[in-house]
Amino acid sequence: MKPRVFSGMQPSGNLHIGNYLGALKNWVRIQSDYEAIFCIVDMHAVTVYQNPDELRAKIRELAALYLAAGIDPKQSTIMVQSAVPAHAELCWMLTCVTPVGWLQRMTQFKAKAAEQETVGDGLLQYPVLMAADILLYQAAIVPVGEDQTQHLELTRDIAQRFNSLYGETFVMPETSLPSVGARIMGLDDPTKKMSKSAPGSGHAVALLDPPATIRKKIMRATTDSAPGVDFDVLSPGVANLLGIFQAFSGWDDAQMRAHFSGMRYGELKKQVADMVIANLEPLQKRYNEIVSEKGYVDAVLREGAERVTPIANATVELVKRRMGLYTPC
Ligand code: ATP
Ligand code: LTN
Repeated sequence: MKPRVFSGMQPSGNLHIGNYLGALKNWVRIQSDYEAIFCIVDMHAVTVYQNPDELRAKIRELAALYLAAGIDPKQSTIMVQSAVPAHAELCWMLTCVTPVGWLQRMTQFKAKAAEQETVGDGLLQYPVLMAADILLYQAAIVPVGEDQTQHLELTRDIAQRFNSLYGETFVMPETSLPSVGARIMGLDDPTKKMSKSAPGSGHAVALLDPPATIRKKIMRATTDSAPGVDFDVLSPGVANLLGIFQAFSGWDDAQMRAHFSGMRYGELKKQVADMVIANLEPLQKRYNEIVSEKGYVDAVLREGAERVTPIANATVELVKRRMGLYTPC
């Protein structure tokens, strides 16, 4: 049997090249080596307010983007978190073994809480729900971008604590980061991670941006005042542009140095824009085909939920038995 992989994204905001290079591209690459489950984590999205109609549409848009990027629904499972109630059930059980101090220390919680007037309990519980997503399927590997490594450490801590309290139950999941592209920075401010929820039209390249918009955003990206690329002193903005190119092209470090050393920033940006556009155009074409096929995305999601529900329910059943919760004889 192949080892299991699980990962997910929130159906909030517009998917950008950071999400693609940090996670989605990796998912496509490894899907044939594993039994893969790719989730649309809508219950994570509602930890901050979402407009209900927009959320409904975003769930399907995200599923179509998974498919357009190359997730093969015959090989891998695409499913929506809220369609499988076991995610919420296991989350509660894990909540009961998680010290609140562990959650208050999470950097994502601290950053997101600082943006809110009143902080919902869901925002604090966010990483426990993420742990439930992963542990429910006894996933061995979790491919994510670098910003999720702390949440994955917490997942392992929660699993360990549960195992030591109630006996060996959960597999310890490993984090899988891409070698290039694990942390793409904002084009307008390369000291901040490119993020779906960040404001500003020059911040992120969305996967569905038209080519002219992609080019405009990249040509306006923040660099520095040096005349051209010097690999010995790369400013964050230039390093970010080179990282984007390298992640899309798959070039090694020697190829990057040989090609870009001394290049003026205007030319660098032009070549980065060409590379991004050439990679996103086929994805966008497939996306348009997928959404024009009425009912297709919903059928994929329905089948995905059906496929994983027995696995998820079996884990909840096991956890109930371990904890002494009621299970009918
Ligand atoms: P938000 O800003 O709303 O929190 P996000 O852009 O961080 O959203 P998520 O849905 O939280 O997006 O993340 C989906 C996946 O994309 C995760 O695996 C995450 O690690 C990865 N990811 C997000 N931003 C980046 C980035 N800038 N570079 C590389 N990977 C990223
Ligand atoms: N918190 C993750 C999304 C997420 C996830 C998961 C990723 C929710 N559950 C399980 C991997 C495995 C994020 O990217 N913001």
